[in-house]
Amino acid sequence: MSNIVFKLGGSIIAELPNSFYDMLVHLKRSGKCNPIIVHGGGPAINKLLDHLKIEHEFVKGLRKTSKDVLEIAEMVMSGSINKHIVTSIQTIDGKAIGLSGVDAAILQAKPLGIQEEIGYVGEVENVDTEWLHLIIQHGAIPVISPIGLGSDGQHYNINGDMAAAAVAEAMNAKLAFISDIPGVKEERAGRTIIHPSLTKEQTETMIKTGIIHGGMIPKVQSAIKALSGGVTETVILNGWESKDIEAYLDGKQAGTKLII
Ligand code: X2W
Repeated sequence: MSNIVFKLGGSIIAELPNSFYDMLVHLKRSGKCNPIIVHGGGPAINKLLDHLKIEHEFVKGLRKTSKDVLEIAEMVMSGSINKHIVTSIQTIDGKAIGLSGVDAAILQAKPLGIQEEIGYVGEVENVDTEWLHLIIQHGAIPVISPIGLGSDGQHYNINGDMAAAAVAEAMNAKLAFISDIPGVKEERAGRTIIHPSLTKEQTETMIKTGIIHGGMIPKVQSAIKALSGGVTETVILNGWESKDIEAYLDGKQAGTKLII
């Protein structure tokens, strides 16, 4: 049975309808494919840092992660967000096991940049898939928070999209970025069209001309990056439209596929 990694960004998690979780549980039960969730949590981390008056900033799209910021990022993502997703799956009679990359050293990480510049931000060096396979075989959906473990025991804050791409690659999975829009949109002659597929070059042009803008930029870039990293297929799908996700899994057109 094929694996599919669903990346849930922090901005959609709180809004995802129950139909999304219903669809996940149905996918698993029907034997159509094995869902694996990798989530982020950026907005919730920002909120708690602000509340605690801890200064924070992003350097080239990555959160500068001091010891204090790491503690909060881990608390929020491996704690409340991870358990919110696990609970949402279990309240509709699915089985989910929440883990962070630290558990069973699933996400083995190393520092991504220079400590003084970016702090404890990591990149995935290796994904230990053994426990993910066991969880899947036992009928549960793994829900992974993107905190990684260094060989020296240090924890690292990993960008959620990067963690999802690493897990998808290691699990030979498709990768779907779950968003709150139906795909990459463009206005043409007063009509809104959704691009069924886009190449790397097309997305680069569309970013330059402003057709792809705002939060869609990092999403598209992560999808393309995942392809360069060896993931065979990435797609941007709407979490509000379970039928789109099911259509995609049936090989029909839905969302925007990114191809290299
Ligand atoms: C991210 C991890 C969360 C994340 C952060 O601290 O915000 C780094 O930037 P979204 O909601 O998917 O953006 N880590 C290193 O990626 O959340």
